[in-house]
Amino acid sequence: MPTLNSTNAPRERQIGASAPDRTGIVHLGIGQFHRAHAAVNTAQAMAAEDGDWGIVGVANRSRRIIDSMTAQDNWYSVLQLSPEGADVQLVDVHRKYLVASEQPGEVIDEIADPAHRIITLTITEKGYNKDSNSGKLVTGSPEIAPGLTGPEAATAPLAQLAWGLAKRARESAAPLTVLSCDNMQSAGSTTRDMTLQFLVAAGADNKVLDYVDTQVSFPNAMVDRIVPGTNDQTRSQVEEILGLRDESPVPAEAFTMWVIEDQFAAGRPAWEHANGVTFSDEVEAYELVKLRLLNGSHSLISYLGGLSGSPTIPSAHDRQWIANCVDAAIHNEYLPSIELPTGFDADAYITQLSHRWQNHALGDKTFRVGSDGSAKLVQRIPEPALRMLRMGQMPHQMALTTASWIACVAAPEGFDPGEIADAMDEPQRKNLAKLTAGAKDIHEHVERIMTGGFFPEELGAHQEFTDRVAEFIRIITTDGVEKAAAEALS
Ligand code: CS2
Repeated sequence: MPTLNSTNAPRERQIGASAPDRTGIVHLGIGQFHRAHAAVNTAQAMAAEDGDWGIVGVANRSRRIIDSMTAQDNWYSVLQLSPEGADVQLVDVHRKYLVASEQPGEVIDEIADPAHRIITLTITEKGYNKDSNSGKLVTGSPEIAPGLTGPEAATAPLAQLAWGLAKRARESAAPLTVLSCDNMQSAGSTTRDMTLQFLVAAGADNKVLDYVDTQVSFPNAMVDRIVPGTNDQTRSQVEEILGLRDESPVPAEAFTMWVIEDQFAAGRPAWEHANGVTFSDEVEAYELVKLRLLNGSHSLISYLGGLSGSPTIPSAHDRQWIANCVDAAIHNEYLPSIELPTGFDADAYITQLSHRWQNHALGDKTFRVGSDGSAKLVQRIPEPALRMLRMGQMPHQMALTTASWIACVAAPEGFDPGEIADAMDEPQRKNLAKLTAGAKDIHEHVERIMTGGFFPEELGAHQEFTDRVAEFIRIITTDGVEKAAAEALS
């Protein structure tokens, strides 16, 4: 089977336009999500309006994706999977690649290059290294600490961003936009805060700090498209439809949404012409809708699913008791905690969410959504939970989410959460095990986690919440997760 490349790529399948050779965007964290989201929207924008918006893709560590894209003359496929069927579309907007862990100096040069006017980021929640209590950058973390000593030791994307801005401030001081595409509350403002804190900790002078303050914009944005990992089945489905081999295709659902604050310091692609993109000054409201209704419930599905042996999100959601918990989480706990954007139809959004979670063709994995829970839950649980606790109400479903996360990645002695939970990638697994070692019972086990810096102190101090989480874990470990769900619903 021939491999996809610029000569054989069927143009009728191409999304939008090919990028010119001149690059205008540097993307930190090239991987699945960016390639099915911002890259697609950029191709569509360039079809509507020309522009020098080729993308420099920076991989974190692994060369796998960028090596195949290089071998394929930058072309790759998006395999759109929905209950109605499968379709392959092709994208050609990347023009150069780097690997952050190996080429820090070159990444910093690309950020400083005045031809580049937008830096986009998908570095995941944990990449921002924000302490959940103080809101401060964790300068002592193994990712951040080395980079504080100088640009050549900066391998973390946030550190490279900061050193790139410092270099740019000294060389051209050209205006720039930094656009976070991660699932975080106030994603733009958080990126700005963490970058400035890094620069201060690294001893940056006023010229650099003033430059970031006055010439660099950090729009907030809400990003949304469910994008699972690629496996052999993805490759063979693409092969069957396309008649060509793609080593790194991206599977994705049809739904796509991007709500962005229109604050671009140095121009932008005509993204308003792209599918699912809206510019709005109510972005933070959209962020909360998505983080809570979609992502918060998604975590609940993944941990309940993981503990009940459901390998995929749709197979978990098919269990009526899990769907009931999600319904209760949305209606009783998450929805009352947010102010909806003007004109937003919450009922339609919720109905659409349940269709998205039932997408068996996409088959998103529970272990994917359950991974990195320590960095994700802190964006999803504490604020809405505290809102209820302060009013004297118990957020049962959020306590259940927390309990099932703990049962999956930091199970009490003697409880085996099963192979799906074991496959969840949890960066804090070792720390959680150390923290809970020797706890005399489940309650102490939970108390140590709730007060161990994973959640804000105020949540850890709510004894009733800890009691409820411990109670759920007790039921999970003795009578099973379905019983715990029944208790949460009663
Ligand atoms: C998921 C998200 O990993 C997760 O926790 O909730 O990746 C989700 O699929 C995306 O945010 C959808 O836009």
